[in-house]
Amino acid sequence: ELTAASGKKGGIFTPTKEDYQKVYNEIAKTIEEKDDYDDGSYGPVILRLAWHASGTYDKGTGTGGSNGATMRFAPESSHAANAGLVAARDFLEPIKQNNPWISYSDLWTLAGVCAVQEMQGPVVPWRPGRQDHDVSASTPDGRLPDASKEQSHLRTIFYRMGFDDREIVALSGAHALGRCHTDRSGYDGPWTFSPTVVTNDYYRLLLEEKWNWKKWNGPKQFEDKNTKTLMMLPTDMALVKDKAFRQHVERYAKDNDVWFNEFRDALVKLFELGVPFTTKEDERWTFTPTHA
Ligand code: DDH
Repeated sequence: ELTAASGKKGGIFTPTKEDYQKVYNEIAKTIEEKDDYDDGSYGPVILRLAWHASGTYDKGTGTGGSNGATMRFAPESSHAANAGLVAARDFLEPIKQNNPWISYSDLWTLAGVCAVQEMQGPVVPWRPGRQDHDVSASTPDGRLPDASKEQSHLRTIFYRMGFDDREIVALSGAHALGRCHTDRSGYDGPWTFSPTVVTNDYYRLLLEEKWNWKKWNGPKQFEDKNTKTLMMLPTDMALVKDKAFRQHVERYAKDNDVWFNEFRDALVKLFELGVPFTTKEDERWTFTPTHA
């Protein structure tokens, strides 16, 4: 549907920033309306969709990344790492139907931005320009991190995308949000007591709680000694075991503003990996959160 805000050049619909803000608002409104999902928000699983769409990037070959939205198709949609993300894709489908001009790949990353902002996180600059590709652009399994592994695996996976140690730690704080589901990853439980609000609690809990192996039949994970209701993955604990990672955990635990800034910058980079933009970095937009 053409809106009053949209420009029309030579019969071709050229969406403006206002058109994207409208899509943003539609996502935000739907998150608010569908508040009976999980811990009360689709925000965490939407952010995870944006991350798994982007985190397949390989800087060596220039393949993968959010451009293409190839997770729409099997086998990528059924890669073990993507279990459960159909909930986020289905959530966004009616919004795509209302706004057929936006690509899935732009929609998924814009939704990631919206999820972070609506859950009271930092404002994350974003620009459009992703195009959807067919199944032939799909990436092989194994490009996303395996939670049962530790620091050398984290470095292999994230260095391949072009991130450094500081950015690995900054991005990992997204685990302040959401939870593990036994019917998806096999792991169980949330990382923090407020899984629908963006805070630096992940780093604080990593340092301040005592973490023990959980005694159960499921995959090896940690539980907090005090309440036994929180969890950490082996890859999460690697961030405090490894000296180079740990210094950033300590910085972020101490100062939420420092983390917000570095998390924002790392998310901007993540969502843009491998995208053939025709616009410049200083042409990014920021969208107004609905609660602002
Ligand atoms: Fe994560 N993540 N993630 N994660 N992630 C899971 C859930 C969520 C790893 C494994 C898991 C990032 C990094 C890593 C979110 C965001 C981000 C689950 C549970 C596993 C397992 C899935 C389930 O059972 O439903 C591993 C390993 C890493 C790593 O090695 C660094 C990053 C970088 C992000 C990001 O967004 C930038 C979010 C949000 C969730 C919660 C999803 C939900 O449904 O709730």
